[in-house]
Amino acid sequence: MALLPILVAPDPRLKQIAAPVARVDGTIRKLIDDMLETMYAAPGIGLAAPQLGELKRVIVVDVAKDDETPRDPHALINPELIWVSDEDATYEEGCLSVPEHYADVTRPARIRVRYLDRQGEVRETEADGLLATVIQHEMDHLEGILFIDHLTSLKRNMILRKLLKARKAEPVT
Ligand code: K1U
Ligand code: ZN
Repeated sequence: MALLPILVAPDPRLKQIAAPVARVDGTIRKLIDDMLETMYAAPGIGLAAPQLGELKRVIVVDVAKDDETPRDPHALINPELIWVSDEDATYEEGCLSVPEHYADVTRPARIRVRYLDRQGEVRETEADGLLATVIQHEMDHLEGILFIDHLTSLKRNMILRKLLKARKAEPVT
């Protein structure tokens, strides 16, 4: 397994649409393992392959509450929303590609998602609460959408300007 660097906005690779996975093979399973290692190390509760510069439709999620709760990793390949509730839920979202910024985002409260698992089997699952939010947030990454794209352009541009300023202040390596 490998710990991989996470792209930070405004990186143009985060705005691209990811390609479907044609075959679930060892390369995809290695990508999933690397994504999980990178997500746990960050730490985060979700990660999408484009955040690592891999324009493939793969996401990982683990919303286990704390260090005491056993890990519960989920890997979803080619995920599709096949049902969303009329009822919405609002959560304060963060993103490892938008470090140190958080904002309320409203999305459907419950979802049903179809995907391929790491064996390439078709699966369907229903999610609500934080898990539904994180799956939708990660699926947005596959379309080149960041949570800040759900905010007003004023708030989004303010955050992007701060991220650029922080990047310029970083020492050259
Ligand atoms: O960058 C990402 O896509 C991961 C992101 C997922 C997410 C968090 C909250 C709402 C929607 C989506 C994160 O994991 S940000 C870090 C974070 O929220 C967290 C980290 C450690 C413990 C608990 C939360
Ligand atoms: Zn994110």
